Amino acid sequence: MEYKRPSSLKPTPSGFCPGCMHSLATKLIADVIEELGQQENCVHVAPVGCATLNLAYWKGDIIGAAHGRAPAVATGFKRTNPDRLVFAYQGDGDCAAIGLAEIMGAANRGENFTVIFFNNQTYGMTGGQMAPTTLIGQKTTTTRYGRDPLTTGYPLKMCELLATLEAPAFISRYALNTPKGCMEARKAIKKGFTLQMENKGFSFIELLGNCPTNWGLTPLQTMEYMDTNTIPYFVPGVYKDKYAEVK
Ligand SMILES: Cc1ncc(C[n+]2csc(CCOP(=O)(O)OP(=O)(O)O)c2C)c(N)n1
Ligand code: SF4
Ligand SMILES: [Mg+2]
Repeated sequence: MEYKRPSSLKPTPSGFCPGCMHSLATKLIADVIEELGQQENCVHVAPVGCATLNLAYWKGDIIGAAHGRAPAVATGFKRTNPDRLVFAYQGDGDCAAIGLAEIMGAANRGENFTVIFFNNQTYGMTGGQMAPTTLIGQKTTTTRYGRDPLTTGYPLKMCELLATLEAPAFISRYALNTPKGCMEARKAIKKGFTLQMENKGFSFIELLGNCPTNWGLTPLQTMEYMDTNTIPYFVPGVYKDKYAEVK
């Protein structure tokens, strides 16, 4: 298949480190927006973290939110602009640590927007500190000997947590280390956006990704690491789907 740059992305070099799956996730989101013809209508609510490095080449409307507050900003914007397609693209430090209250609140209210959650099990941008999603035993700059649950608790499973709530329409998780995972993620992003355009409520799509720079691995090694370590703990799948008929 011939590679084409989605029309939502400017022909500007990516600022991501080589092999970073943020770049892949951005491409999948932009692809779906193009397929749905939403380039002019979509609004990207940006958090802090490496997720924001895609803003240099994102063409559509963007709103910047303070650390963790993207779901609160998206709530206000979507409620006052119900016809716009609104999504937040958040990292795990952003969404599952400082922004935990905001994501739980928005999901529990069933706000009509989409959160795409990039889980690379670390605070990438700030130098590889422990995130709430860091795996047990994983070495980071703040867990030198590996994460110890006795002092730092257990990795938060966001899909499983959010799936306990009544309101959300669609909650699912995919791993970006295989073409199959990417294609399934793309379908899920399309479904989340379609549900939103049909006023069916809140969707949360988790993308398991990497951080070659802070994991200290080559891009290829990160793909293997994900198979061995990440995927067995953060099991991909659909955790809630009120509208199985919507593809
Ligand atoms: C209020 C506030 N505290 C701390 C920071 C510093 N900060 C910037 S990015 C970041 C963590 C981002 O981690 P994550 O969301 O996992 O994104 P990643 O870079 O891994 O994709 C932090 C703590 C900030 N920008 N604002
Ligand atoms: S620091 Fe990590 S998450 Fe950030 S761009 Fe580099 S590889 Fe990606
Ligand atoms: Mg992260």
